[in-house]
Amino acid sequence: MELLERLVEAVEDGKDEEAFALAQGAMAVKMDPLEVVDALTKGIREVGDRFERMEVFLPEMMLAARAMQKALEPIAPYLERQSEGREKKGTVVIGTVEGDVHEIGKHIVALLLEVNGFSVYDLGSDVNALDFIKRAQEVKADIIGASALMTTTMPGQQEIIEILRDMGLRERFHVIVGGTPVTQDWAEEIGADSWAENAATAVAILEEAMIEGRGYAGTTL
Ligand code: B12
Repeated sequence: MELLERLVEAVEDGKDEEAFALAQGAMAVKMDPLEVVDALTKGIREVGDRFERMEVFLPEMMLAARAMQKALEPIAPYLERQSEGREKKGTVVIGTVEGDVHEIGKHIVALLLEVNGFSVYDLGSDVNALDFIKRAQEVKADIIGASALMTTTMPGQQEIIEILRDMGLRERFHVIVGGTPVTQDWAEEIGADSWAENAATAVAILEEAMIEGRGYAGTTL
């Protein structure tokens, strides 16, 4: 079996030490870190599908998540190394919305934004809507990124936008939303500025947004 297949299988089976070692091996043979992350993402989503079909249960999903996080450890420095000497493109405050503990995808988005020259403040998971805004004001962020992995927590993204409107701050920040159940339609419905399906697309969209000047630096508010 190929190295990448073995790595994905180790993550799906929740074997964290094996996943770590295989990910190290993948970096040692100079596999593209983004391709590896992509394959791991498909693998862990497969575990989610099995969970939904009740073929596996919460403990298995937890082990797979731990193995995925372990596998990302040796990969992250290879992503990070590309960022040296890059000029800062903008400041992003990112987190997973209140009531939602899923943070692997948000972590990858944060990592990739950093690699590509953004300053990133990662607030973690289960973040209250107002806390996103307070932090964004404190660090003079250009962008607020909100992740939601469950249909039940998606309204947390809407809440951030509503509070920004109520505070008269809506124009000050570019709000980008993401997470598996989140779609372009949802982003439009709640009045977000953008939606991205994955981390690489998020980088491209936000680079474009910064060029267009939407964000803290581009506003007189
Ligand atoms: C791993 C996992 C967990 C782990 C999370 C560990 C952690 N620290 O993050 C654990 C085991 C803790 C967990 C718990 C639960 N989970 Co869970 N979990 C998953 C699983 C299998 C994978 C999620 C993941 O990490 N994907 C890998 C990453 C790389 O992908 P991603 O998150 O989608 O991120 C990418 C994009 O979406 C995007 N993106 C993500 N965030 C953002 C943000 C921005 C700003 C942008 C632009 C883009 C972006 O870019 C990322 C990189 O490409 C999913 C299945 C799935 N299909 O998503 C279920 C899933 C999300 N979980 C689910 C459920 C039900 C639960 C629990 C309620 C289970 C329970 N009975 O307790 C709890 C929830 C607890 C809570 N209150 O949050 C359901 C949700 C169903 C729903 N209601 O919508 C899913 C879909 C599984 C299923 N099919 O039933 N879970």
